[in-house]
Amino acid sequence: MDSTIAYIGIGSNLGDKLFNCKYSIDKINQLPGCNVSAVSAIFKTEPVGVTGQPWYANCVVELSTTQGPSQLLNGLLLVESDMGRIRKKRWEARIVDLDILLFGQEIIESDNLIIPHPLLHKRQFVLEPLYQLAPDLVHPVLKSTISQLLNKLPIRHRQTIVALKEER
Ligand code: A4P
Ligand code: MG
Repeated sequence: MDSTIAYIGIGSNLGDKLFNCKYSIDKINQLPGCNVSAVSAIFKTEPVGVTGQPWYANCVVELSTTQGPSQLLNGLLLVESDMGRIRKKRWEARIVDLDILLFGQEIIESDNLIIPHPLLHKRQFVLEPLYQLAPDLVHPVLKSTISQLLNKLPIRHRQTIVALKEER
């Protein structure tokens, strides 16, 4: 069966954030037809777009999947709810957030799924870990590589982010 390379952005700012990131990676790897092929460093990042929230742990994983994008989204939503995420309002602090950043070169704009993730190119906490895995990958809409997007990131979108060095 054909497989697609997808990139998932992982974020956590509640509870044991490093554990939550790593645990979610194991769970993603166990989703049907999904195989995690690379994992970025975990970064400690300043919250973006919200004030008064704890810092985040963020990372990105590369996976190869035989599933379609909607099936993959459903799998990720299941991992989030299994890990105890309860949604009340948008952008609230969360145990784990799993976003599909890229799905091959597909461009999708449906009611419940937008790919590439619409904020990918504005977020250092996404671009830095993604750069570790795929610097030369071309954004299918913007037609720039991840390396170019990171270099072009305006000062106003820069934030404090630190790669954590530890055994995983
Ligand atoms: N959805 C649409 N497109 C996608 C996609 N590509 N991947 C829909 C995943 N989901 C997608 O998501 C709501 C719905 O979006 C999903 O049910 C799906 O149908 P959600 O996770 O409940 O909502 P959210 O995460 O609160 O909002 P949103 O817009 O996804 O926010 P983001 O983009 O996740 O941003 N600062 C730092 N430092 N690190 C962070 O990780 N994250 C956010 C939230 C804000 N600030 C941050 C961080
Ligand atoms: Mg989200």
